[in-house]
Amino acid sequence: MDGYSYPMRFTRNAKKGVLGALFSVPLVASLTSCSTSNISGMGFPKGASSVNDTSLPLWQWAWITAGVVGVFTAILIMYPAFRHRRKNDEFPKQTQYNIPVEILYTLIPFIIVAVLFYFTAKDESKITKVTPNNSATAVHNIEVNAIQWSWQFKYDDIANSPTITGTPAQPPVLVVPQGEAVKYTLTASDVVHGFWIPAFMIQMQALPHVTNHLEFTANKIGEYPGRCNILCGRNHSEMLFKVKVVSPADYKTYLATLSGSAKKAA
Ligand SMILES: [Cu+2]
Repeated sequence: MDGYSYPMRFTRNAKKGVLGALFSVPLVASLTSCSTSNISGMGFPKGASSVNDTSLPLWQWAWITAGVVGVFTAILIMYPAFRHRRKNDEFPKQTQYNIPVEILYTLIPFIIVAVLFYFTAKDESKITKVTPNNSATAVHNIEVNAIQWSWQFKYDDIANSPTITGTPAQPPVLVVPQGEAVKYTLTASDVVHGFWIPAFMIQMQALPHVTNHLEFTANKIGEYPGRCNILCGRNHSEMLFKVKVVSPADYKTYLATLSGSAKKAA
């Protein structure tokens, strides 16, 4: 360590690093102020549900952040690896124990994690917000019960709603109105299951002895696959269901058919 002056030669590169960071921060900040609507959904459809509107930008920005951090880290690794290749047999100058640099590389990841945590927590509380039971805002109510190995749906919009029970051979269909909020009451009869509609970027556990609530609006008419995303037993992979988004008028017709069949059965 003789002849090793502190602060060491690394400061020249550190200066460049700080300059780079100073330039990249406003760049990222200016990017965040622009819309993500032109960016690819990266595997997720845009606007399929009210949840997508919140979680898609979070998903996209998490990837962009990972990209920026990844490229920056790759440069930090590659640059010294190529720039400071072995030139002769002389033992190179050792540059460990640089307190400012150590503080910096502890602080920067902490800031990255804190920023990601802030946006995730903010969006998560928005996504999991449900309309209270006594609220004046009208929402549809559907009860979802998970069983080994299928789903049961009950539409609380109609009195004496029949319980629709699916089987692995006949997956049930969850019919929901387009553009109208639906509040789901999630329960399970036996073990832990997960109510998951991949296209809507939403999932919540269906637990025995616990009632969970979830509320969202499906925006586009169509059919979407539903899954159980918690390994719940032998036939877990067959716990499928289908979400059918229909117009509010068709939803009313569907409910009328259900209450008609319930009356007939009674
Ligand atoms: Cu399951």
